[in-house]
Amino acid sequence: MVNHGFPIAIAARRSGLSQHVIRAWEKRYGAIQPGRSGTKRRLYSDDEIERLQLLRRATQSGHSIGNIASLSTDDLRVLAVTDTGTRDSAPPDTADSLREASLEAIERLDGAGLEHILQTGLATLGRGPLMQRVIVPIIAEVGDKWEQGILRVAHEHCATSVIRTLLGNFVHAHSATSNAPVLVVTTPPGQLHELGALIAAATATDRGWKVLYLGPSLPAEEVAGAFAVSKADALALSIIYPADDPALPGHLRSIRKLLPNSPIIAGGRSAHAYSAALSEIGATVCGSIPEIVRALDAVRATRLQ
Ligand code: B12
Repeated sequence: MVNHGFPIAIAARRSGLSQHVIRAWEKRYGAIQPGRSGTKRRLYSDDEIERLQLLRRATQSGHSIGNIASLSTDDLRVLAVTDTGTRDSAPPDTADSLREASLEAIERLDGAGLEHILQTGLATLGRGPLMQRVIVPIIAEVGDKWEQGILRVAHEHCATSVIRTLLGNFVHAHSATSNAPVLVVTTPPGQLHELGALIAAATATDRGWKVLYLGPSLPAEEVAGAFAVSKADALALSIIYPADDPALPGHLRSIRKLLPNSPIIAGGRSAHAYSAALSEIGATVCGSIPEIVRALDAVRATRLQ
């Protein structure tokens, strides 16, 4: 008998994703197209389950689902190999156990415990891998579990406050060299989530940039003013929520008008929703920490020319 596919419960068990996430990735991002049974239930082939496994692996490595959902399965396989090749030399299970321990601490609302685990991770893995392999995946998982009703808003606030302080310290405790390139980091008006901006800021300090972190929701005139005072080389904008603000393209155009020639890099889970406006203003969009590094290095290279 021909097997037309497996039900979602099996796809979830084999891919390590929750049924809710599998449905959300299909509906919101078109990441997979399962078949349907005669009674309209979703059916997943072995190939689709492999695709789900690859998507899970890529998101755990720090890629945002919005950025990778449309990649072919072959491209996702390449991404998995590239990510493995660029990882740090720490034992493969270190980041996994740090993630698990962090999530357990969050479930217990144990902010001090979470901080201790992340500090241990910092010493073992270093900043970049800690952000990419522990912090970004746990933020995504807390968000998913919150959406599913498994974790409460209090859990999310507990996690955010510890992570926000840790990332903020990465940025502020850093002293760049006097000729370091300068990056202004903020979010456009109405974008109140700031962890993505802090991740971009911390990544930039790690690459030797001097960072002026201005917190979330800054009007275009203020961005331009800060840019001029700090003699900045580039602007970084994080776009996370909402994904459907009709005023946001206008804010982006205003920023470009005031900064006609400056490089702008953007990212965040909802950046793809504003891709037309971002491409109109010539912004480079990044979906993962390695992409942020590449974009910053590219700006730095043109500055040196
Ligand atoms: C923390 C958090 C909050 C905190 C924010 C605190 C703070 N100071 O930032 C609080 C509690 C305030 C909050 C509030 C809300 N939130 Co909230 N929140 C989150 C959570 C858990 C993390 C968000 C985050 O910062 N992610 C940032 C990074 C880590 O992820 P990323 O976007 O994939 O970014 C990657 C790349 O894109 C890149 N990148 C990111 N930014 C940038 C910038 C640059 C320049 C570059 C180069 C790269 C780059 O770096 C990352 C590395 O891989 C998410 C869950 C999630 N999965 O994101 C929900 C989430 C974003 N929130 C959500 C919602 C619904 C809300 C509320 C509406 C809830 C409510 N009912 O009140 C409010 C809205 C508040 C508002 N008015 O905007 C939803 C949005 C759903 C949607 N439709 O888009 C999410 C997805 C949760 C969920 N799964 O449902 N939230």
